[in-house]
Amino acid sequence: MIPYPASVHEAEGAFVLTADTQIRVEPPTAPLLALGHDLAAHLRPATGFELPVVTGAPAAGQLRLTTVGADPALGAEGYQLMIQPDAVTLTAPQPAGLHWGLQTLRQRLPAASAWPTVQPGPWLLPCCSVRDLPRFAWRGFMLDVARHFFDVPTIKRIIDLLALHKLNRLHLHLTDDQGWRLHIARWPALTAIGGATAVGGGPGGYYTQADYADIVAYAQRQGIMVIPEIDMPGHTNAALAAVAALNADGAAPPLYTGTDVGFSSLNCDDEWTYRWLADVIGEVASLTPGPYIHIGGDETAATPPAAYRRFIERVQTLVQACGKQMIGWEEIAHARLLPSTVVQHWHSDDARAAVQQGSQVILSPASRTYLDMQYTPAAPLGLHWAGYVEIKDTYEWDPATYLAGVAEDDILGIEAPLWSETLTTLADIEWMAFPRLAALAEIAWSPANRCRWDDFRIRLAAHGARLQALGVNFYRSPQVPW
Ligand code: TNX
Repeated sequence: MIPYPASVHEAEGAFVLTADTQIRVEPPTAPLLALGHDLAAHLRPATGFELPVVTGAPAAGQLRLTTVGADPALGAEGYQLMIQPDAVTLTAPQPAGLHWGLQTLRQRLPAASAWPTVQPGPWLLPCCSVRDLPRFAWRGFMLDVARHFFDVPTIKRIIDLLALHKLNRLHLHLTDDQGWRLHIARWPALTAIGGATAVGGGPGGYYTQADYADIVAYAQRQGIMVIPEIDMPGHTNAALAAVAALNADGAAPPLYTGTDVGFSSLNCDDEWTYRWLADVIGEVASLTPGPYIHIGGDETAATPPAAYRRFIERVQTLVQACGKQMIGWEEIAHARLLPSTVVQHWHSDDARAAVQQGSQVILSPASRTYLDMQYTPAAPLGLHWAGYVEIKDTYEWDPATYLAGVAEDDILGIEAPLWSETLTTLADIEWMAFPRLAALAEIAWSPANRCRWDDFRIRLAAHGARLQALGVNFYRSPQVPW
């Protein structure tokens, strides 16, 4: 099981999934019925069993999902799972907890249960009693869809894999120098022009607002919140190329297909910039049910420092006026922040200044969590400015002691970013994300004292068979006894 639950008591015997097994939900509300049907849909292909979802009186041989009698101390995401020879009972106060418990249940079955075609079985669930809830509220993955664009089916596939690992945040890096990937109705040129290419000069692409809503809803059904990032004031060449009036001299630069950073900037001293931003942030906020808007704020070598600070403070007010909390990369800690603003650490110690201002922090240390770093010098994909990042590097660190002056209570959670300068396909994404994302998921979810590399690498080896069954193109690291 990855991430390993907070508490597991193994017991004798097993529940056997058969052609007669039913899934019973109580009470029969829409979210619980949907979870029951999700479970059946996961298990039907390999078992060949119907696994009907029922709502009547309890009977022997059922998989039961219920919120009745759940311990409220399990919170928004916790659950209890009892596997006994005559029934499996999953209990949680909230549907989200049931959803995470279902992932544990899936992982308790043999890996063969994850294949898309009928397999021989038998389908044993070894008896146990699990009580589980996450260490961190924020367990994230970021995908850069700006350097290269990835379509909606690719994003949905990634969402499915995030859910399996109990990750609950999908941060989409929607804009950068090379592309603007979300349609803005007031400024259609942003995507018509700014979305038309990518790193290396490919055709680019963008999400319509309907596409984005589809992604948000699909993620929400799997307990995952989407966080949109519109990077500013740097990383804005695509916007500057699309909207000439954003440029101080009124002249749009050409589109950019290279990989340099730090050369573009919005004009922070022009009121027109803020009127345009109010339109953009307003539309993104209204499309996004979650409470956060990420405004980037990183690598602004082309923006004078004092102008940068004024800019961040104005944008913070704009985001707040839209009813959202701002998130920014750690450089925003140079400005005056509201306590509700969240700061994302990546490589400096700016996060400490953010904590001193009352902000919470998301930890994404590049040398541990950057999934775009090469595994080894021989790895065909990725960069290495933060070093080579093998699975053990992603696994073996404790967020609570990682940054001086940033304690466990200051940490909202952890997130693994995947920048896409060198990635063009779903297979590339999977190979870079897995299995490092499984390592990150465990340190985000499991209690620190359960996270032991020697134990994890053995469980990861078994998990590899499940990833293979799901068709994931993962890196067979020599650190793991596959
Ligand atoms: C730094 S991390 C960046 C990105 C690059 C990435 C490549 C951060 C906030 N900015 O613009 O894509 O390195 O690893």
